[in-house]
Order: sequence, then C-alpha cells, then structure tokens
Amino acid sequence: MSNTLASRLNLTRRSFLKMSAGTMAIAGGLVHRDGKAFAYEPYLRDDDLTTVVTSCAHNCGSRHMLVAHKKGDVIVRLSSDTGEYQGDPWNTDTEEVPQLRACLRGRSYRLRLYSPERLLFPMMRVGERGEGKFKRVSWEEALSFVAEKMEYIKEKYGPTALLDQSYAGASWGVLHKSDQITGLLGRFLGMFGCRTSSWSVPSYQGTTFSSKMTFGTIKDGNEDDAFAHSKLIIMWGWNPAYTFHGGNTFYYMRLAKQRGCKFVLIDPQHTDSASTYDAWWIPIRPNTDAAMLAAMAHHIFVNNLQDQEFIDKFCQGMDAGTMPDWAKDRENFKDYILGTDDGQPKSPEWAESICGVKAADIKKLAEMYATTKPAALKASWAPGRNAYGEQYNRMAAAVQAMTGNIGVLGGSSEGVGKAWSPKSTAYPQDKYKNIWKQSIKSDRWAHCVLNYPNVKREEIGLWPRSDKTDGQIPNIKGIFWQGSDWFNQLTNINKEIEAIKKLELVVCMDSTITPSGIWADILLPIATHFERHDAGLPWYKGHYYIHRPKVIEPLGESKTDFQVFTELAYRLGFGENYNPKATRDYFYNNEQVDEVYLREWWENQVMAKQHVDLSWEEFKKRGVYKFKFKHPHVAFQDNVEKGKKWYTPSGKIEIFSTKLARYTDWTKTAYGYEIPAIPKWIEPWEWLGSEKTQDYPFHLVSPHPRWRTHTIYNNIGILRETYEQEVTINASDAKRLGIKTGDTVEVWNGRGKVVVPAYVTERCMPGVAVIHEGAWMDLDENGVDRSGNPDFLTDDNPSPAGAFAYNTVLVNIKKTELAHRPGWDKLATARSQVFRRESSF
Ligand SMILES: Nc1nc2c(c(=O)[nH]1)N[C@H]1C(S)=C(S)[C@@H](COP(=O)(O)OP(=O)(O)OC[C@H]3O[C@@H](n4cnc5c(=O)[nH]c(N)nc54)[C@H](O)[C@@H]3O)O[C@H]1N2
Ligand SMILES: Nc1nc2c(c(=O)[nH]1)N[C@H]1C(S)=C(S)[C@@H](COP(=O)(O)OP(=O)(O)OC[C@H]3O[C@@H](n4cnc5c(=O)[nH]c(N)nc54)[C@H](O)[C@@H]3O)O[C@H]1N2
Ligand code: SF4
Ligand SMILES: [Mo]
Repeated sequence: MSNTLASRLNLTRRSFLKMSAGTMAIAGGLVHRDGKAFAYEPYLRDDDLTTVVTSCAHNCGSRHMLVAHKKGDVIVRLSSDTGEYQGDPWNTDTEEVPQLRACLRGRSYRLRLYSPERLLFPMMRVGERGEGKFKRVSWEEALSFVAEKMEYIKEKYGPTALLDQSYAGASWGVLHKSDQITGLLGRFLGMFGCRTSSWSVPSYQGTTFSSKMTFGTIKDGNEDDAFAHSKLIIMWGWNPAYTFHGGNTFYYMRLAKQRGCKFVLIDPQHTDSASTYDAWWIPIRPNTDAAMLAAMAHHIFVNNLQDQEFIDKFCQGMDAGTMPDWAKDRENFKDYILGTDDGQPKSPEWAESICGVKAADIKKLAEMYATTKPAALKASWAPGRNAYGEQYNRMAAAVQAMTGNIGVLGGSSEGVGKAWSPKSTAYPQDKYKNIWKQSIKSDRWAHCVLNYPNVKREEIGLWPRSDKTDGQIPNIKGIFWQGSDWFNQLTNINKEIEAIKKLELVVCMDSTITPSGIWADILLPIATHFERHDAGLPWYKGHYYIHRPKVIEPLGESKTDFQVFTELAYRLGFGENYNPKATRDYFYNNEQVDEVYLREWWENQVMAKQHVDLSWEEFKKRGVYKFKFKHPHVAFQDNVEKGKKWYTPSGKIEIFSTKLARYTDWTKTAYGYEIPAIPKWIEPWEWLGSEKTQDYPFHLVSPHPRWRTHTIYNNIGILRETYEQEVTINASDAKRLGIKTGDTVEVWNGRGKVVVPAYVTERCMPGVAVIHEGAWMDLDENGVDRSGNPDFLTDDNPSPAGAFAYNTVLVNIKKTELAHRPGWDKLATARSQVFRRESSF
C-alpha cells in the first residue's frame, strides 16, 4: 500500500505498519503452501488429538453438534454429540434432553472446509461476467475497489442503488450473521446510506402472510417433542426424512409411532418419511391443496364434526355466528365452503376433479382428522411455495382451528412454526438499527433492473418504508451477496442473467467458489464457522445453545464478514459506529472484540433474561447448554387454557381477516392484488388443470435435497455417491416417452432448459416431475443448464401475498443427446486450479 493511499484512507503510521505486518504474517502461513496441512495421518488416536466442541452451520433445517478432533491446526476428524458435553453422563439421550447428533452432511464438513473449491484469496474478475476468469488481488486492492465503486454508485444513482442480497447461509450464529433483518450486510449498507432491501423469504412468504393474518404471529409452532404426543400426524407436503425442520423431529415422530400414532402423507411423491412411518399416501396434484382442505372442511361441516365450542370461543369468521358485527354482510368461511353465495359447494366430489384425489379418500381423511384427538396437521411450506400458496396455508389453519387442534399437546397450528425463541443477536440492537431505504421482493430484482423506471409497485412488491420514498422505484446498480448463493437459487435464472449485465458492481462474499460467485466482479474469501468465534442457535426447533470457538486459524487470507464490513465501514467513514467495540485494527485483530460481544450476549441476555445459571467460562468449557422444559412447548396453549388473546386485530384466530377485509386500494399495498378475507381455492397460473399442459404436460416440483443444504455440499464426493441430480417421473409417463432410469433427458419450458438423468418410479404420481433444488448451474454455449438446476424453469411471477412460486411450474420432458454434468466435480476442481494458477503462486 502506498503512503498516499494510507493517508487518503486516514490511517496512522502505526496502524499502517500493523496492517502490512499482518498481511505478511498471513501470507507466510498460507495453508495450501504448507504441504503438511493437507497430510492425512490416518491412525491418530483421540489421545493424540485435541477435541473441540462446536456446531454445524447453515440454513439446513437443524443445528447439530460437531466435535472437531484436531492435530495442530488441522481438523482430522469430526464426530458429534455423545451426550456427555453438557456435563451429563456419557450417552445421555432422553426425551427431555436429546443428543444433537449430526447428519451425514455435517459429518462430511471437513471435505467442504478443505475442498478444492475453497476460496482462499480475494479475486477480481478479468473476463466477462459469468465467464469465470479471475485474478488474485490483495485485500487492499479488493477493498479499495469495493469502497470506491460504492461511493461512485451512491453518488450517481442515489440511496437505493445497492441491493442487499444477504441470506441465511451464515444463519443462526449470534455474531456473524447474514440474514436480512439482523444481518451484518443490512446494517452496513444502511449506515452507508445506500440500500435496497430484499423483503421476502423464499422458504415461506405465503405462510408468513397466513400465520400473521390468522394468528397475528409467525410463532405458531410447537417444539418438536410435542409430536411424540400425537395420535395422528398428517405430513402435508412435508418430508422430514429429507427436509429437516428441527434437529430431532424424526426421533419424536418415532416415539409417536411407538405409542400408536397413525401417519398420513399428502404429497405428489411417496417420500422416505412415508416409508419410514408406513403412512397412508394420498397423492395430490401439485398446487391443489387448498381445494382438498376446503373439501375436508366441507365434509366436517356437513357431518357436524367440527369443534363448535372451540370455534365459538376462539375464532372470527368461521361461520355466521362468529362474524364481527361490522362485517355481518360479508361472506364467512362456512358459507364459502357450503357454496351459499357462489352456488358451488366445495364438496369432496368438487375437489376430486381438481386434486385428483378420490372423494372417498378426502372424506375418510376428514373424519380421521376430526375425530382423532389430538391430531397434528403439519402443513409444511412447499405447498405454499406456489401461486396463491397463501390460500393453502390459510385453509390449513382454518381446518386446524375447526377441529380444535390448536393450543393442545399433540395438535398443531403450524404454519411458519417458529417456537421457542433464542436470544439471537450479540450486537447492541439500538446502535445497529436496520436501515431500509427501499424494499423489494427478493426475486423481482431482475424484473426491476430490466424494466427500470417503468415498473409498477406491485410488480416488484415495493414495500414503502417511509412516506418520503413511497412509490420510488429503486435504480439498482450493484448487488452484494453475503451468505447467499442467490443467483443460483432465485427464480428464473435466465432473467437474472439478462439483468446482471446491466449492473456496475457485483460483490460475492463466501468461503467457497460458488455458482453465484462466478458472476461476480469481486470475490471476498470469508472465514467459516470453524475459523471464528460465535455461538450456534437452533433452526426453529430445539432449545439449546452451542458454543463455536475458533477451532482453526482462517484458511488462506479469509476474514470474517464482520472484519470485512468493519474495515470497509472505516474506509467509508462510519467504522466506529458500525462496530463500536472495535478499533481500526479489527481487520487484523478481532478475537478480543468478538469475545466481548459474545460474553455480553451470554451474560446480559441469556443468563439475565433466560435465567441460565451457567457462567460464560463454563459454557465455553462444556460447549453446549441445553434447556430442560417442564412441558413440551405448545403454541397458543395460554390462549386456549388461560384466555390470552391472539395478536390479531380482533384478538381471535382470524379465519375472516380484519386487515384484509379493510383494505380498499390494493395497489397501495406491497401485494398489489386483492386477497380474499377468508381462505379460498384460487386456480394457479400453471397447473395440471390448465391449458398450458398441451405444450408442457408435466408439473415440476423442486423440493430440498437430503444430501445438500441448497447449494452447500454439492461438491462433496462422498455425499455425491449417495444420490443423483435427476428428474423423477412416473413409470407410465416414462413408458409413453420411451424413457428408462438413467437415460439423459432434457426438461424445458418457455423460460429455460436443463439436462438431467431420469429416475423412473411408481413413487411419483403421473404427470408430476421432481428435480431437487440447489444444483450448481453449469451452462453450455447455448445457455442450456447441464447441472439440472430447476431454477432455470421456475417463474419469478410472485403470488399476491409474496410467496415465491417455486413449485408452480409446467415443463415438458424428452430424451436427449445433450450432455449432463452433475455439478462441477471435475469442472470445479479444474476451475479452482485456474483460480490458483491465475494467482501469483
Ligand atoms: N436436507 C435439507 N433440509 C432442509 C433444507 C435443505 O436444503 N436440505 N432446507 C431448509 C429450508 S431453508 C427450508 S425452507 C425447508 C423447506 O421445507 P419444505 O418446504 O417442507 O420442503 P420441500 O423439500 O420443499 O418439500 C417437501 C415436500 O413437499 C412436496 N410438495 C411440493 N409441492 C407440493 C404441493 O403443491 N402440494 C403438496 N401436497 N406437496 C408438495 C414435495 O414433493 C416434498 O416431498 O427445509 C429446510 N431443511
Ligand atoms: N427451485 C427451487 N429453488 C429454491 C427453493 C425451492 O424450493 N425450489 N427453495 C428456496 C429456499 S427456501 C431457500 S432458503 C433458498 C436458499 O438459497 P441460498 O441461501 O442461496 O442457498 P445456500 O446454498 O444455503 O447458500 C448460502 C451461501 O452462503 C455461504 N455461506 C455460508 N456461511 C457463510 C458465512 O459465514 N459468510 C458468508 N459470507 N457466506 C457464507 C455458503 O457458502 C453458500 O454459498 O433457495 C431457494 N431456491
Ligand atoms: S442437519 Fe444441518 S446442522 Fe445438522 S449436521 Fe446436518 S447439515 Fe449440520
Ligand atoms: Mo428456505
């Protein structure tokens, strides 16, 4: 760094020298230069190793313990919870205090940590965007580049020009966070004064809407141990054997099974969860769930099986008797179901033609659910990740309520399903206020960029934060990805590819070379959770904290996100405000500061507010703290047992929503379109009942993979051996198309084309195709994706309440001569060689 640059950046000579020395010290210790760092010594016994308790990470549905066994600064083995670390006897594993045992992904983490795709140095693009050509640069060059571009863009395009696309990759730590609400990037761009936020959650935006409208909160979930008390569990679009929703869900469901619980699966595919629990499988046409639930409600009403006492006491708008006085003339739920106003009873026979489920089955299930007490209808998110997905979620809540299964142990009111709340943030929240300049629906950024300024509010789900900026369309010129691989994961990637060409700055902060990173201008190498100090939080279910010490030194030149943002903030003039406990040399010396944040979090929040009687030092020594509750946590138990009001305008469970009923001008809302005040079946824009099936006869759903966390772990060879990225289709469809298992096929629609092998089975209903999300996109010269990433086929058109319509997709399928490449195995390794060869080593 030159002296002029040092003085321009307002560095003292002392901090300048420290920085230079630090840089050299790090370069001297580069791991990949040191052959020993990668040497395997296979027969090391535990006595020869240091054992460190930490937690697994990422947005995977759980948060388990990982125990690192290391030799020097290298992790040579990973194991998991044995029950002993919280101070209990070895092997403690009870219903109250279960072990937090890692899955195969977590146990293979070493291969991700030390993978060839690991990003070790800052890299700058030298070719065209997306071409994948980068050169190694110093941190100094990288940060100067970013800071200068940021100032230029803000000056030229105003306060909404930088798009925050942080997401949950670094989730569920308390200090190194990447979410949109309390994450590090939001505050950084906000304090800088140039930020468009991305407001919608891909996972469950329709469900969020539903939970808020119906219950006034998204904390409508029980803790997983409550499942052990159910007599009937209906897995509605839920496959916990694959898509984890909590760390011990399966354990508690197995307890339920052992105690005689019956299981049902409503899903277009017969899942491994259904096999495990010997569930009654009801295959359903995708996206028709609201119709089937309406038909169940119909059968329950006409046979008077509803819990009328519960309805009268706790619900608004379930029937005429529970309508509020001010809306007596409006349609209530029962009238809609019986067809009083529109002349169409939503009977099982009506639903049969929509859902492809026999009326007799709908009646049988409705009776089972209404008469088995307690029964858990777990309405998962995938059927709500659809066009009008919010209607499915609202309908499920209505059926949960009419059977009185809310607020009781063994029942379920999930929705979003948040339950126990950890103390989740270690920064002083007041100082770090999230600053929003403008907010759009996350997967409409490309639409916004391509059509600016001729964009209507509802097209991008514009959510005004203040009157001053109300209606102002953001002029997006730059993107930051931190903890997200969103270029690979949002809808309609081909549209994103068009839009990214118009940007002037694309920054990717990641520990790995990712498919998104390939499209960036600058890659900043980020230390993983093994290389920094933090505490791990449960993912929605479970009540515990896991300490995450710095297990090894950061590989290569990686820095934590917090270090990078703090250093950039100093360069941009707000460093002290951004990270008030740090001084200017935090980029090289962060450990004490992080320790202070974490200790304060533990002492002031966990110990003081959650009545935990374990000192910070003791917590660090043990590595885990598990809460013991007297009873399983059940959402809304106090409402039902003690008369507490729900957080809705009426204080009741709102089947008829006060808020929705009172909107008059929908164009003034982020939704843009009318949403009925009671749940209704609304036909999706693409489904097996639509005319588009003439060209695209298959309905594609893209669930989450068992062997990956979205895109994470796609490059792990041993996990790869357990699966294929493939399209699953029914045997009768395959026969008609002349396709056998293992044949390479192309799957396409008007938005894109992907190439994958086929898997032929009876476990997927006819007319339905399944491709798991998260494959690393890999384009050929004609723009065809060879990896089989379904987001080349998904549509970015949003559902009115904001749901990402990931599962509302029609496609066609045929055998092909085109080549499938299962992600980047060879390519990635080769590519990472390119990354290194182009560097100065
Ligand atoms: N292993 C693993 N676990 C994960 C994740 C991961 O990437 N990997 N991701 C986590 C995250 S971020 C999330 S959001 C959750 C997602 O959790 P979910 O939304 O529950 O999971 P999905 O895997 O998308 O879908 C579950 C089931 O829904 C079915 N389905 C799809 N469309 C429909 C429909 O229209 N109707 C019906 N009835 N069924 C349908 C699918 O066939 C699938 O079997 O999972 C979390 N858990
Ligand atoms: N077709 C289809 N597509 C979908 C879905 C679907 O059901 N169908 N589901 C959607 C859903 S629910 C979700 S949640 C999204 C997930 O989409 P993403 O959030 O983009 O998926 P991840 O693969 O988890 O990407 C997280 C990235 O963060 C990085 N990371 C991890 N830790 C850190 C850290 O500490 N710092 C930094 N800077 N980076 C870190 C990881 O290396 C990884 O590259 O996918 C969505 N896409
Ligand atoms: S479920 Fe998630 S947290 Fe648990 S070990 Fe697997 S990847 Fe890690
Ligand atoms: Mo998600």
